[in-house]
Amino acid sequence: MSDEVWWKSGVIYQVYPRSFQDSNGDGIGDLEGIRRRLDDLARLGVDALWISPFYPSPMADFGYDIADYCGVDPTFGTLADFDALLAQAHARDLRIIVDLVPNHTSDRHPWFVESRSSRANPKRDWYLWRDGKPDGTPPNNWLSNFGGPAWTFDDATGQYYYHAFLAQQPDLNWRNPAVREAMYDVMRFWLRRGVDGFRVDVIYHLIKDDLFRDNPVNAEVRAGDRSSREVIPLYTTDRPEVLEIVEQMRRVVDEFGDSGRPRVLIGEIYLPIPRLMAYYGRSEHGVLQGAQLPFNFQLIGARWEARAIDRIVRDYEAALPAGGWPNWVLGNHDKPRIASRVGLEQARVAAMLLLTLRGTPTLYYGDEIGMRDVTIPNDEVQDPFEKNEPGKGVGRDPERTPMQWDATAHAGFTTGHPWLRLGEDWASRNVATLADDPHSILTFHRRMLALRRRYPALATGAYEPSMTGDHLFAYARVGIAGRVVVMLNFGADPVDVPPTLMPRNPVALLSTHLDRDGALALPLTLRGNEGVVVAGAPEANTVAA
Ligand code: ISL
Ligand code: CA
Repeated sequence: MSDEVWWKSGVIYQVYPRSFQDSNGDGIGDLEGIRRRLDDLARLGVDALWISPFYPSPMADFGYDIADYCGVDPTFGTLADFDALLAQAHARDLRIIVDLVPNHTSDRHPWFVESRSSRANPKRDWYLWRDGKPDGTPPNNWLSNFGGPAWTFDDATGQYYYHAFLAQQPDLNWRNPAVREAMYDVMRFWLRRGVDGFRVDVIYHLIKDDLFRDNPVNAEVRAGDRSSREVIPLYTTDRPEVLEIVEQMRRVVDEFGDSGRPRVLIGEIYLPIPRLMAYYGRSEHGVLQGAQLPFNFQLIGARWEARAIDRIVRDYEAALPAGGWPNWVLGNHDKPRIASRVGLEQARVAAMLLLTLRGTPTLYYGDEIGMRDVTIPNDEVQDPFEKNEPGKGVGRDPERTPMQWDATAHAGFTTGHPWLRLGEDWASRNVATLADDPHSILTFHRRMLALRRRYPALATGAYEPSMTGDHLFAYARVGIAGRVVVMLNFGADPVDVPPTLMPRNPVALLSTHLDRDGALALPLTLRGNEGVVVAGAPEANTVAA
């Protein structure tokens, strides 16, 4: 294992707690369930878990509407369950990253209950309250990401409040210093408990325009688009003042980082590359002051072609600030699953890409067994986004279905009735069954993750593009201990690898097909949907002293 800090060399695994493992038969995953699966996660070979919200919540947005930042929702367990999970994860060298949702609370949070109670309440200014226009319509044209106006009128005090998401998720006023201090104390609460970092929900949303100017109308909106696309979120996201808050959050994380246990600040940011880079923060004495890992979602929306991917990697690498560490994501609880986007065969190529590019990878639960989006019948839809904007393909239930563990009832996820239906393939596509298959996608993930540990160049080595064809994308990772070449075939037909790409005495370390090991005969032809990791045999690799 490389001796770099864990959040650079390690692999993050995202757990959506509702869907991971139920321990008490209520059909909903919980913290005790995650604890029971720690050995499975250690065996998979990941280094850190990011757990989506488990805090007390009315669940209007399945936990992203928080009513108490310092507790655990009874559905998910207790604080004692969390402490047990954390201690036992740490005992296995697994880090725990928790979700921080500072942009908005639940409308049931005591802060909002107070805030809406009267215009004179001391918490009034903790949220964004505005008068309507003289004709009674909302203060401006800002739209909710989940459909409809972002302003809801509150009869009690005769004003509108702003919510970037559901009306049950009022946005906090981050210009108010008391809000900042309260949220930084929430961070300290979890850091003191021992968490290893935060994934900060929509960090780029925290500050809105102080003049509440109308957002520009989006000329490129198309029929069938989500309704929030009607305007460009110029005045509601990525405001310059937000970067100061990102740095303040980083300083809170750093208050706890010097005890030999560095902590990490990850930002959830959907922005084009140049704007994304700002969230690394300013450089002071050569140290970046912002989020260590502003999530890089470029691969999520990418056209799945060798040249397109190569371009993304080059542009992203070139844009990184000095000292900025890259990261890569293929999917999450908001986006279609990778195996559905590119197919099961390419999903292995995608995983090899994710786990061999330079930068911290985040792996979404279930992707290691090739789970696909599950079609949810209309009368079973849970996601409020889908309910608000039906038929536009925005639903997030399909990628949130229960983890498929074994071939027993409900795939071992629950003994009760699962909150969301399982994928139809669960009886064969599950961890227990695929672990026994030496050629399965799960075995591929385990071997790929093990390879990263054996070859630190794969985790922290330099990135060297080497060639891109119509279907072949090849690059090298170069560390002090050696050089490893990655060749990926993005097409379904065989592709010949130019001999110049090969190290001397090439040895296959891993193929997505799991059937190449040892010395490679030249010339090499990659089969359709095949990726290989190749090194030079040790004697050819020896570096003169
Ligand atoms: O996918 C999106 C952007 O392309 C959005 O719809 C996405 O929901 C948004 O970027 C923010 O996501 C996060 O905040 C939401 C929550 O519903 C999501 O689950 C969360 O990941 C509100 O807290
Ligand atoms: Ca449960």
